[in-house]
Amino acid sequence: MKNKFVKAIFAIVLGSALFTSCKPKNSGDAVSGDAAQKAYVAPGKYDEFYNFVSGGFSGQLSVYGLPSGRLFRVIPVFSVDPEKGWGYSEETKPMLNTSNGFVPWDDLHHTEMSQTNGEVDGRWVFGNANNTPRIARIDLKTFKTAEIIELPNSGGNHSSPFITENTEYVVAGTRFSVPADYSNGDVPINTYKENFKGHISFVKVGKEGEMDLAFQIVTPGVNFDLSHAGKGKSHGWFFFSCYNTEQANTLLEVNASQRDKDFIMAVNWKKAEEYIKAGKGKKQSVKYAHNKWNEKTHTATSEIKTEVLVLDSAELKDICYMIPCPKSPHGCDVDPTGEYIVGSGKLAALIPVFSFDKLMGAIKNKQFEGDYSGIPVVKYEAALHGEVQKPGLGPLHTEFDGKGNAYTTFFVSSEVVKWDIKTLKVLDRVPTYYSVGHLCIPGGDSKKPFGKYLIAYNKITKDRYLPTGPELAQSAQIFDISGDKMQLILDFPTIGEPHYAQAAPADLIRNNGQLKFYKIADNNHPFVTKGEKEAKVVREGNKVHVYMTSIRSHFAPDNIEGIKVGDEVYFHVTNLEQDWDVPHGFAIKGADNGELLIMPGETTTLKWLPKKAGMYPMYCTDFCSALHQEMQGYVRVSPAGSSVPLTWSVGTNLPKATK
Ligand code: RUQ
Ligand code: CUA
Repeated sequence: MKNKFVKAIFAIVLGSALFTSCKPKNSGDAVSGDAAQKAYVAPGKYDEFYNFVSGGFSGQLSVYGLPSGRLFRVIPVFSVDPEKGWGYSEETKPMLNTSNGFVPWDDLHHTEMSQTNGEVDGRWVFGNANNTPRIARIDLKTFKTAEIIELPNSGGNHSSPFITENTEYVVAGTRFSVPADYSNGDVPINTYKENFKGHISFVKVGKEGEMDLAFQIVTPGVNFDLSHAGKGKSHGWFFFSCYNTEQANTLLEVNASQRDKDFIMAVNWKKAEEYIKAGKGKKQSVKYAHNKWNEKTHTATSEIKTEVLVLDSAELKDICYMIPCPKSPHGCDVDPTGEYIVGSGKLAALIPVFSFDKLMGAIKNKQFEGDYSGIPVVKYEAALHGEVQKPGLGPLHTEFDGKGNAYTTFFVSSEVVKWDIKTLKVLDRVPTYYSVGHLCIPGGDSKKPFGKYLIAYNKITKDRYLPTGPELAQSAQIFDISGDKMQLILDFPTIGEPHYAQAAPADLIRNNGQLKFYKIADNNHPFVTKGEKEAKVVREGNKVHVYMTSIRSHFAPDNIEGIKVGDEVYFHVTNLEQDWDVPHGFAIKGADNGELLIMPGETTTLKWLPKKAGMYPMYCTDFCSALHQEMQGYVRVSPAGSSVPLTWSVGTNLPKATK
């Protein structure tokens, strides 16, 4: 009977070319009377929570208010953003450097906030790059990406950037196992089983947030999908879901769906730390970029590092254990007490809930059913707390409300299901529109959830909004979960494809000492111009440095002559304003570049290669005052070899040049 059910789900999943879902009935009247009031935040009033939502294939992170769903900001992280000059200005280009050179795009799936004692603390939010494996740290004082570290030996950094309860580590597991960077990767693909390896990375986070790749653990070649840290009693452990334990290298939709159970890999990272201290890590030579933003110079630097310490999970028998988990698990979530570990098997007809205490007992008493490439496999029943029966189809992710309830999303049956963690009884279910992936409860993966709202992030919206051509929006839906029954109160479209999200009480972020402007006195940018009198233009061969200032409502200088075709011109624009929210922009005609958006007190550089002689207007792009439209100037470009002298001015006319 059970087997039939599994087969039926399997058929549904495989039968559709994509995971597509059926449309729930009555989608139109799903919102009841008082919903509007619950989501309404009056104009001028603040939201209760900040919501940090992954932008998926947009590579960015967006910031919304809850419960209003108002979009406050899109923070550029892994993708260039010409609107903010991210990846276009000379200062930000190093942030997108990797061992493959400059990479202008990535795929950000998960956001995770820093924690202290297992509670969100409002300092940083981390994001993962799924394509060219990296982790980014966004500083919530500036809402700016402050650091990006690349992960060697990885392909598809998906089970990341999950965090330990005091932000000791941000962790990453490779989605694609690949031959290690320190081995020969030029091997036949069908030697997967011998040559492909998994690596999970432990990135240490310092007091100021600075990241450092502390060590990696090499594992058999499987796909690591998601992970979460233990907390409370299970602090010191990390749990990773793995699929493709079949180790297939082609047509994974069939070939990686063979086994009834894959694994959740439990990692004793405190033990791994001991082994590192005891010198058991092997130094391997690799190449990865570590990029840091400097708040004093307003400039990023990129350093290529060449070494990593690797522990071998097959050699050191007591750091990794496999827990069988039905079937192709995706989400791997740990409840607020740290006792229960929920594995969401995409192709499973039930949800297994594992007990940390039982797992520890099983390991102690060696209740193993064998090993998987040298890693002990714990007996399923020995680690199992119990199973949620017939919860829905295609479980993906689970969050918690801190009141003993778990909420799991179901992609195929397109619903959120609430269940009791201890009794495993299903308590409530609501449809989502449609095909929900991740979900978020503020603090919902920490020790202290704020169980008032639940946001479902939907992959498909079909008929929910006005149509927009071949591509339709993804969306978020907010449910009030303060009562026994979940109540839909709002839905709104999102930027990119939302995957995971985090949310925190607004005051925690608002009162974290947010920066309002950069002090001009502290500006240590090598090309800063601290006052209009210092504005100048300096030629060094064919390089021309323009030391420019901006203040309401003019640039200095705003007339420049003597630039020649073949020059490399650098506009180093310092915004002299010392007030909150007075950025100036800078753009020049024909620049194959983005704009600059310069915060008060900041210096930012646009590189410009003029290609034709002529007159080039430049102007401020951000409406900064009543005379913003007057904030403009001209650059005269002469042919290569011209003898027009280099001159600049503001407020006076330049002496007439002879030619
Ligand atoms: S994923 S929809 Cu990339 Cu986190 Cu589950
Ligand atoms: Cu400065 Cu508009």
